[in-house]
Amino acid sequence: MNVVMRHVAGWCLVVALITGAAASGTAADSIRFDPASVTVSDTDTFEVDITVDELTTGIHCFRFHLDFNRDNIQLIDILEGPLLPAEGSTFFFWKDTSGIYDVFNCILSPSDGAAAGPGVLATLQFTTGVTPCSSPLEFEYVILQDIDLDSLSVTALKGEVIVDGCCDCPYQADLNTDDVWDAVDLNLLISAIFFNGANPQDPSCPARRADLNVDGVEDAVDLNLIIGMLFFNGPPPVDPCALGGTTTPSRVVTEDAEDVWKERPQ
Ligand SMILES: [Ca+2]
Ligand SMILES: [Ca+2]
Repeated sequence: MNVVMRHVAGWCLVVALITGAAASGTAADSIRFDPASVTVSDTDTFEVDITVDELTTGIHCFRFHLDFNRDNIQLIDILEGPLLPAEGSTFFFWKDTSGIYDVFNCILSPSDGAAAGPGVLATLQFTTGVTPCSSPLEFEYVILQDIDLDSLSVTALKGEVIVDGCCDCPYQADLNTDDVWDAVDLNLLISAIFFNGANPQDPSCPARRADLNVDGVEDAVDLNLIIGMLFFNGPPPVDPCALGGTTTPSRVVTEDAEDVWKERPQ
């Protein structure tokens, strides 16, 4: 198969994979954001690398889609990393299509080149957004291909950007982060209070998720509050940002208890 046919076949495989299952696997090989967590000020421009660790099988091509909160951080540019160009000439591009950041790179010559890592695939250049605050960095999907254009198993790891001084509590009382307040959250809150269950604190939030009255402890008061909220039209949790930090527009708490019960305000 010549080089052109190889890459035509590669594109066909890429398209097939885009429309099929995600390529993330369970192997130790991973693709990740570096640094995984970056803290910036609300006027900073900053860079985050996309890297791979040492791979079991070298890669000839890669493609991934990015996902992050565009209101909180904005992408300026994506630069090609040195890993694939070290093996030969490459074809690199990225584009923003209908809100999807699509990044592609492939070794063109020599056609049998492959990079085993570790190394940098690409560098993301960001600035803070119109409502600068924390944002996850995630891969919507990832495809790494070996020299035969077979898809490699790879684990895609998440990253995050934290804007210093921002207050954002996206999951207060929503312990399972499904955007709904319901009995699942009640059970998780009971577990957090009485059985040492998980009770995360979101990166830019001054309170843990189960601390509904934001007094710094999780106890029977918080339990009573969530029971009241879920079953007796009680008030929603106290907004930690409204107590001192800057409340982000997306965190306005509705006063309609019926709506609160059905769906957490966005
Ligand atoms: Ca929930
Ligand atoms: Ca409390």
